[in-house]
Amino acid sequence: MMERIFETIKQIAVKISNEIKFADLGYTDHANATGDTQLKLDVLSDEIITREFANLDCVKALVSEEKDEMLSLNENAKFIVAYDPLDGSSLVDVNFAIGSIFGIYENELKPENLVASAYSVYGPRLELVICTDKPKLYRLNKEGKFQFIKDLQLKEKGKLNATGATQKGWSDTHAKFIRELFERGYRLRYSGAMVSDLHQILLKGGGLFSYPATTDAPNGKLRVLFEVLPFAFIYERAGGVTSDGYSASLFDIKIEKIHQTTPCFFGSKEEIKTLHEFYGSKNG
Ligand code: AHM
Ligand code: MG
Repeated sequence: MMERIFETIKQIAVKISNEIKFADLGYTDHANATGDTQLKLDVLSDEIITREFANLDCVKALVSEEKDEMLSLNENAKFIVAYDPLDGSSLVDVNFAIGSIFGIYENELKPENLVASAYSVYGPRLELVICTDKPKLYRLNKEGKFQFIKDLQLKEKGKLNATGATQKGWSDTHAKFIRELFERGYRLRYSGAMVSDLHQILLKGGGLFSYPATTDAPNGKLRVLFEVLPFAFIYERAGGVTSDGYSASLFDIKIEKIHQTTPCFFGSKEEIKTLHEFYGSKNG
């Protein structure tokens, strides 16, 4: 059953990738649940995904960054697919790599029920990472098929540091922590599309991606169900560690609503160990 979901994700990736090449880059006059103005491409990608999953009888419901509510499909089916149809879409106009993110939950939208995740990267090449047990990298070949490239594994420590949000809204703790990583020789890499930034760190073997709490967004920006947990699943299965700054894992979070956000940190072991030295425990 899961294989059918993965096959559908492959078809979706090819379709969205083709649309991105030639579609209208304009905005719609709608905002999504998190208040971002939707691009026509966000809506188109959401429609492609909805249409493809509507054919699958093993999918119970869909949860999308671009839909206010959960969309029910087959009441007695087992899987709920939560997705960000086009992450980083505001970077299409500058021709940067962007992607789609998918989390597959069994029966209920709870962190421990996430059973698989996947993301596609629309860059110079079309790549797909699919993870149940270990993350696997695939790349579209000349024949239009996704070819398995390799298993992905993080090293104990990396060299890259990607951190988001407006720096004037960072806490002193976050600013000191990030400065320390640069003091230790880390290089800055941040494009503004989490898919590409997390993909780069994963493929280069390690480092840190963070989107912290800020004064104007105390719960961060990135969405738990369809951005944060799918990547946390992949990073932890690649031998990395995740946290909200204080927790031992992003999987410790309680879900209260579908568009909930959280501060988030994804890294190899060493960087997250340093994170805990700086952040300490929430209550001092
Ligand atoms: P989107 O899903 O609307 O594209 O927004 C999510 C993106 C992430 O890909 C990225 O990490 C973050 O927003 C960038 O935000 P900022 O510019 O505040 O660092
Ligand atoms: Mg996104």
